[in-house]
Amino acid sequence: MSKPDILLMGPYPEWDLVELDERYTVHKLYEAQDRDAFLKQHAASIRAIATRGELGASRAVIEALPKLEVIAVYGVGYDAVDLAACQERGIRVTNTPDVLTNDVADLGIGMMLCQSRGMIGAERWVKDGSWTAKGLYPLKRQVWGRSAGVLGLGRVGFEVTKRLRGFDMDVAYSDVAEKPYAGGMTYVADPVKLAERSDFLFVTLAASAATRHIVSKQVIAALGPEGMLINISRASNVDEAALLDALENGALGSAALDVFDGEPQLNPRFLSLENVLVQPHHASGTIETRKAMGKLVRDNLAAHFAGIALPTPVI
Ligand code: 8YV
Repeated sequence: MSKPDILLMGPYPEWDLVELDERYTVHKLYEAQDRDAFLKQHAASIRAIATRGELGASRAVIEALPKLEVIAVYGVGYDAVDLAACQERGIRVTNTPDVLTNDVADLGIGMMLCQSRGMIGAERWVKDGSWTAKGLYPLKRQVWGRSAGVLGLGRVGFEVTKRLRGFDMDVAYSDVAEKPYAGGMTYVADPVKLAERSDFLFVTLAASAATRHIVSKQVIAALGPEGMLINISRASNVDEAALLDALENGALGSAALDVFDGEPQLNPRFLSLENVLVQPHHASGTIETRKAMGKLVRDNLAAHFAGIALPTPVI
């Protein structure tokens, strides 16, 4: 039997490519000089897309592929997949929830500690000889015992709150409704009110049209000159222009960001700011988790082509 044809939207690790090549004829869109011509050339055979969270699949790509049956996202976020276009044609969509939750929460906590304690600057202080030449490194801000807000108590948000409680922090959360599994944690419906009571505000929401810029100019102002914003979700959840203004004029103390509008090209204003810690969208970027994500993508594709229930369907 011939192997089904799949379209790969962006690079996967070598260990996944080897496995995919065994079962499928893989067409790498990201290596094509002319994407439109490449899609046209393979349109009659492609039955699946394997993509990544930040790359998704646009309506244009979906419509260019008349034989498309399934889109497997290597990532939990499927906001970049045009779900309406998929629904119109009965195209299935899968993602990789659960397997990456703990790593994403870990990176959020790591960024909070790193930025609050000034660890990047402190390392520079040692390596550039400042420790010898100038003496003690400037004092930074405490983390343990302070207050934290978590915007979005989904899988990642919940794991963040578990870790924050380990630092004896006063933790509250905001979501569209109170969550039964919150275990009595303080619920604050209004994100502005949540920011007002928080020293650290974590953004852990699944992105959608409804959450676009939910971290607004008002939320940022409420977090204030001593506050820190930590985003491990999607850039679209934050009004990035308002964030940059606030970081530049001191209305917001600091930020730790794993995601950016237009990434990997980020607004150059971020690069000259001392009060922002930037990371290259790698919250799920450990070998263990990426292997589990790749396996789940393959398991979903295999289930689809075997005509059995998809392990982790979105639609
Ligand atoms: C990326 C992510 O998919 O899970 C998500 O939604 O954005 C990430 O895990 C990952 O960087 C691979 O591209």
